[in-house]
Amino acid sequence: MTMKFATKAIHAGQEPDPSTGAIMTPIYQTSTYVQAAPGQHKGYEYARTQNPTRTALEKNLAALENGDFAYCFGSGMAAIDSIAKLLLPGDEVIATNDLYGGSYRIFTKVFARYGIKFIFTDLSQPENLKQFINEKTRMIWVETPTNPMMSIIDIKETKKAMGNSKAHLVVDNTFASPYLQNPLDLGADIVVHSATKYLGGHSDVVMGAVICKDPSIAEQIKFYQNSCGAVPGPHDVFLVLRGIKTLHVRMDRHCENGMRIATFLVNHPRVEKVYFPGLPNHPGHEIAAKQMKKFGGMMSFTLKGNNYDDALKVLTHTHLFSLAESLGGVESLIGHPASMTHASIPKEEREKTGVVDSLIRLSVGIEDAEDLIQDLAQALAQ
Ligand code: P1T
Repeated sequence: MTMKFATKAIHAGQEPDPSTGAIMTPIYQTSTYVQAAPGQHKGYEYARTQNPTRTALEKNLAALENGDFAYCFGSGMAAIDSIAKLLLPGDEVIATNDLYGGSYRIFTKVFARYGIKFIFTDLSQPENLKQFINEKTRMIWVETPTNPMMSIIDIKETKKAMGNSKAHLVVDNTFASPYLQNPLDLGADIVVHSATKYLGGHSDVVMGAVICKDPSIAEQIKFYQNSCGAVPGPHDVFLVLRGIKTLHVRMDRHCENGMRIATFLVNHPRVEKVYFPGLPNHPGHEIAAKQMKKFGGMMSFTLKGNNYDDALKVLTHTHLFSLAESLGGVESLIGHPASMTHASIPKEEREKTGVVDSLIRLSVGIEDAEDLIQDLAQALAQ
């Protein structure tokens, strides 16, 4: 049976528990499974390799992203690590130049040491690929919307610009979530998520996932999941499965609140610039309107004068927006990318993409929008 998104979110990969009929997938808190004779088992041998709670989530995520295979990891970074392990010394990766600081860090500080070359360029212009792509290019790595500048990368056009290159197009879909965007449908080969964010949705779990269609990529990712062992525990998996059941409902409200807050900020006299793809003058607005269902709940903005002390006043005077790293939970968060999530990127590099000292990032939650606007208004009046 083909199911639409909301039905998949609640049902895909999940059957009533065969032994009791429990409607919720049980938390299989076990490290191993008893065998009748060596090799005689029910498909489960050891919990690093397989766990039924994890299997349910992996099937669910594959369905949500219209993929065939999904693998869960102990964090978004562990998921990214498993994809980067597909690379060999001498390989080259072209990555968009605006991306989560931790992704930049694992590329430049971990995998570059193994002789893999990372080139960072602005892939909101897919033609920028052409000057770097060559026979050594094995991966094109993008986020869309990007963290934290909210640039939009046209997934279909990026795949087109790759021509007949055998490189894999990897899309970090964390900011959009599978409800707003399905990169595999647009030509991506691999999708990665920090499930810590919208998928979990309640700021109570750290997890990552990789989703793909190609069986040979899937086999390698599964091999690294088991061999390297960065697997999530069953309780965390249960929390994400439970979170996903309301993903579509939560995302609709994140998007609605996001649009209202972006509109408030655009009209505020102290605000210099608002980076939100839902605004008609955002350079990626038309592409976002095509490749995303709605525009999400993430945005960044700068203050007039670009002064860190002014930004600090706003960051420390909100009451509903909590000053914290992370995003995608039901509660609103405010952050300072330059000193928090993107501190691992050198100042000259981050300023090239717009991560200046007065840049403030918001993860708009699903509280009442009027209350959120009032909170920002009073913080901006300090
Ligand atoms: O935190 P973790 O679950 O390991 O996920 C890493 C990650 C990967 N990709 C993107 C786009 C991300 O934003 C993140 C994590 N980001 C934050 C913690 C943040 O506040 O931006």
